[in-house]
Amino acid sequence: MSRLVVASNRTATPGEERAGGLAVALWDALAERGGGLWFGWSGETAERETRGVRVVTEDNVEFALADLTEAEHEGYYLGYANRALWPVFHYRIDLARFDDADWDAYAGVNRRFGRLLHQLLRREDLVWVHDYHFLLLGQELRNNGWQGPLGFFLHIPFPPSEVFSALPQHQRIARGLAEFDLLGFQTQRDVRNFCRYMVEQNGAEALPDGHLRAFGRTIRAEAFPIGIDAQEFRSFTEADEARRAVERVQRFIGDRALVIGADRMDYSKGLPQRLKAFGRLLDDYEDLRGRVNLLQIAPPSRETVGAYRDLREELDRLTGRVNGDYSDLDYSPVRYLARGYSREVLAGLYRLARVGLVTPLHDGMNLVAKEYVAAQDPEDPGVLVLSEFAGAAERMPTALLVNPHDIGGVADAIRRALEMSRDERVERWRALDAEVRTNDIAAWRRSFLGALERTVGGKE
Ligand code: ADQ
Repeated sequence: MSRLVVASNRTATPGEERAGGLAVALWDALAERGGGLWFGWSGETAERETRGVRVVTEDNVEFALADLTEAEHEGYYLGYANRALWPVFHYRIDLARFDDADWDAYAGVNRRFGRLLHQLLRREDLVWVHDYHFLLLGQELRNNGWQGPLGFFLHIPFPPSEVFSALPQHQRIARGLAEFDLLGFQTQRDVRNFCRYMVEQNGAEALPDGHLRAFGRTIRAEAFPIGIDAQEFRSFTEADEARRAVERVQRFIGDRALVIGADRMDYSKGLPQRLKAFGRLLDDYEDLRGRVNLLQIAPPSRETVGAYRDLREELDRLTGRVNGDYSDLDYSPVRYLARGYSREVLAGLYRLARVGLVTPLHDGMNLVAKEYVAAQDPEDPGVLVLSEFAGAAERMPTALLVNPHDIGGVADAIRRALEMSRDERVERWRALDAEVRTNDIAAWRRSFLGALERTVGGKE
């Protein structure tokens, strides 16, 4: 079996417990093949000069970690990746900042990292690059002479052609992407968007066998919806930590129904709209006042980026509005926690909640939706209210699907979820649970790597 080489901006930190599905999944993928190499940013910045790569070995996995200079961190990571690519890929051209110096830093880091990674490659390797930080890494590996298999997986959505072409450098990116043999996306919608973009903007040809002919290369774009380790997540609900958290929350909610949201604090997650919808629920349905609580967990991320600071302020204001209007001596409807919790605590709280509210404006997949399903009690499950614009919605039709911009519609869906009969809840949940368990994280990586191995067999 060929050696697997994974490249992602951040790696699982060597020596630390691997929290989070993706880190575990990629680690397992490497372990399954008897070891491998994981290349990425060390998480450290150096004032000016950087060392080459630092190699740390853990079990049979070699981590090859490279530092960024402070200027690279600013231009490549905070700049182009987070202020240009992240908003555009999430359909938010209005929030994007296009700065030529950021692009230069982005292209420069991809070039430097491509050179560093290429030095570590062996002829029989299978290379799997992840996400929007490394859109040009495949091309840089090719420029250094790499001819072996190259796969890419995009964790975030691929927007429609008209949105993506707003990026001043989109053709350079398209050219870079065409150097991968296999491009993996979360959903069929992303694949369609990508293929239409390549055809309309880059003169690509869609071949009858499903391949694309672009920039003189034959490539393949396919959907590989990412999943979770459902069994493990369910087991978290039984941890002591989960039980203690549930007891603490039960003390403040009493016999009121709990609605839960858990997201990184990001403008793609639709948090203001969600708080407004919860406010609307209490505006419209007097009987629910004093009978339902929203617990929203949202740890701040990327606080140095202006759009994130604005979001934080808006959430503080909206929470204040709903609580100001509807609190009583022994009740405040919204509890908003701007911090992270362990996966055990989250699992326990998901299981306690009657409603899981997952309402991003756009999201590659959204693993919280899957975790909420995995954590439910099969005899008495809660209801998932899910945005039609989360990748997860494509294969979870028995959730209550909502348009997150339709504040009244989301409020009505929460009400419907709170009133749903147990039979209907069980029936809807069973279909969701089957999907989450079948298309889990192991299935995701196996199908991607299987397709990558097939794609490179017998091609020029
Ligand atoms: P994210 O945007 O980070 O991931 P998501 O898929 O929801 O979004 O994953 C978040 C993870 O963080 C989940 O495992 C969740 O449990 C955890 N988490 C969320 N809130 C938390 C909190 N308050 N405290 C602690 N942990 C919390 C990107 C894409 C997604 C895609 C994933 C994987 O944006 O669309 O699903 O990658 O491909």
